[in-house]
Amino acid sequence: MDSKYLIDVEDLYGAHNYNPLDVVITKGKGIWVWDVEGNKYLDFLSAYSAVNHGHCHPRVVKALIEQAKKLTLTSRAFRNDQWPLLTKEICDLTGYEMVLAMNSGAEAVETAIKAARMWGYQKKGIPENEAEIIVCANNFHGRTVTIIGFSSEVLYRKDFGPFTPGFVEIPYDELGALEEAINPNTAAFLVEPIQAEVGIIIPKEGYLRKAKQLCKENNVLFMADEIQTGLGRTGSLFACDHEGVKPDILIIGKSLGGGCYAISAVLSQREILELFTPGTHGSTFGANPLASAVARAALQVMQGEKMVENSAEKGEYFLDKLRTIKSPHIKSVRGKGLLIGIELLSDAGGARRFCEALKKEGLLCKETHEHVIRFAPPLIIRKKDLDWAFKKIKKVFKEID
Ligand code: IF1
Repeated sequence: MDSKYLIDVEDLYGAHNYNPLDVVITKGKGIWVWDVEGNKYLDFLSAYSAVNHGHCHPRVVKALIEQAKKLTLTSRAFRNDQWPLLTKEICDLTGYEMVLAMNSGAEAVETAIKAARMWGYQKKGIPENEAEIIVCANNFHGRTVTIIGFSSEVLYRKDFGPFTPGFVEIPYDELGALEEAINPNTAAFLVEPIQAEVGIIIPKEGYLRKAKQLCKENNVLFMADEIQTGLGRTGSLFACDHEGVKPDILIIGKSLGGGCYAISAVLSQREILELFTPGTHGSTFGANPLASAVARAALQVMQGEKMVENSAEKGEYFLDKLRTIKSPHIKSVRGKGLLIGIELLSDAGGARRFCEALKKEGLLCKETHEHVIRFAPPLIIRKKDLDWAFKKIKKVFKEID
């Protein structure tokens, strides 16, 4: 079956909630993917950081297959033998005391919101139904109705209201705004350590540290959405680690499933997560044995293959190389670890055409918003593959002059 047929079928029967590049992928191995015509591409997006381990990592796939043959789902009405081991391994790795598993990132953010509100009422003493959560302009935390209710993007919100109240928006990277927004009803501050979706926006040095400090002084929980930035993407285990910040609530997802399975989690200390009692929260698939076994393997591979260190080292190497590209279209090149964005000037004709051109060269990446080309290769990538990618990127910038 050729690409054209599959694209036509998808466009006829599948909802049009995406506008993908027309490459129909049928196989993936490590950093490479192949389309149905047999063309080979370097995956420079990694499913938005969910495929940090590379495609079909043999050890993750082995865990998936072995567990799939043994036990896949019990629901939480019964216990299984994989989830306990994952809870301990996550806590040993991160220093948190408790963990709650869900499936998608958005569900984990919803869970964190529930945890913060519960803590606000039960521990902080906020009057019933008056808890506020401070969020940042241009955030991206997922697609549920509650979450899009505090999005700044019209496209994500329009025609989906009415929305959940209780969220207060402030500008990102402005401590004064945070200080002003905090009041006795504030339960939590929810923030992405780097705003990826809006164009790899890296806050000023010290922002996260001082924001955490402000939260602490005012008895407000600091909640970090590390669904995309966590587990090595930015060159440290968590992006908050760059500033020595330990969030009160940490949200992870994507790469926790090793690119093979959907699993997300909320990490915190006992005094917060223990507020969930039987019946207050849950999910049919949450903490299932298949997800747990895959996540255990994913975390082992991440550590065994030094993916975090590789991200730091290769990220710095690649960022330096990208900065040598001379092009009248480039406004700035920025990144941390292997989360990198090239922002184009507004008259460059948009990032999409650069992504289309890179695709023709065998490099798959995705624009974010209109003017930023995002690069996020798997964290296992080697120097020689980055050199290959760099040549292609340089060529494209030369040709689109
Ligand atoms: C889409 C973006 C990336 C996330 C952060 C929560 C979630 C995400 C920081 C929700 C998800 C994805 C979802 C995907 C596109 C993508 C994305 F461009 F939209 F912003 F990665 F950069 N917090 N991000 O990045 O996690 O429920 O999807 O598992 O919605 O099209 P999810």
